[in-house]
Amino acid sequence: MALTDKQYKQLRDELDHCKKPLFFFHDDPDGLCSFLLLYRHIKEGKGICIKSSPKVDASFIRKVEEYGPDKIFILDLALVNQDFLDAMKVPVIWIDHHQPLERDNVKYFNPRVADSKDNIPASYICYRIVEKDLWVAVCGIVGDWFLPPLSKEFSERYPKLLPKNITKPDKALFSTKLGELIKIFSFILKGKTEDVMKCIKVLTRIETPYEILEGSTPQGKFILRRAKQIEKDYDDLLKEALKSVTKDKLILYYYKGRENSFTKELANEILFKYPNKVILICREKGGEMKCSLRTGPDLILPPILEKALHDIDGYGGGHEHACGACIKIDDFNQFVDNLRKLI
Ligand SMILES: [Mn+2]
Repeated sequence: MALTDKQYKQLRDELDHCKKPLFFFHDDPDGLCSFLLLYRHIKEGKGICIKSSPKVDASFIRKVEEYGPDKIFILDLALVNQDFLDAMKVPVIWIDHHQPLERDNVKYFNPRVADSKDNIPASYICYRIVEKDLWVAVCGIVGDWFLPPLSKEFSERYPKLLPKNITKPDKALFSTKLGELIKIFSFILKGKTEDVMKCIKVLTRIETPYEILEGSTPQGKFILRRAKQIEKDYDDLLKEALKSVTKDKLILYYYKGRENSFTKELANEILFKYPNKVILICREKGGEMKCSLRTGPDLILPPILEKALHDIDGYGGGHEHACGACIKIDDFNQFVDNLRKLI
């Protein structure tokens, strides 16, 4: 599934034939696990987690020159600029599952090129390349809200982490040990780049999920301790956000002055608790409200968001039930009024 056998073989060859690869990856569990799968196979190279917007542009040329790789892998990143690719003197392999783009000077692997609806996570593709570290792969895949494939095999091997009767990704995420592990993967990506990179380095050496969940090795303990620090912040915000739930269809919560953005994670977890509401979670930063919007199956978001943004200084977009938006602070109340009328 996803790519052809020939494509997987081609990717495996590319990975097996490099000595100093540089990996760029998205800062979410899917991107992180994609990197871990490839790195743990070849045990060479360096990873760079792209933290601001999911885009590789000319500003990363310097990072490539500093490291001097013999091959570049770009994982789970929706956008790569042509000027970056044109400056590369070594092969670039790009594995992604977002909206396909036309680019030159890159070997591009995206299941959506053959089938526009096949947006199977990048960590699934990376698993099929290396065929090992199933638990890492499943953290990435379920972290991107996919349950099958591989979940059956995973449940058989780790029944305590994912009971067999779980068939929905949100249930897997918010009511199982596997979900706890995925939360840990997403929390360790928060904070300063230096701390993030330390955790990722440790993760490349962990053998089993229990080391992390039970803190049974020094490495596992290290990851767990870091995740717990971040979780404290998250839990405070979640508690506050849940206080703003009323009879209203819209659950609106915003915060400011924190080091990390948790709007995505909060919106997802609150939607799981209130599947029939519309969730709007925002973080105020630099005069703007950065928002995550979620709905249950009864409302399709993008057309609603487009209308709500009509007379507003801001932009946004995304998937049917999950969108992001960025609104100038002076227009925020108007935006919320618009949204209320539309839902
Ligand atoms: Mn992804």
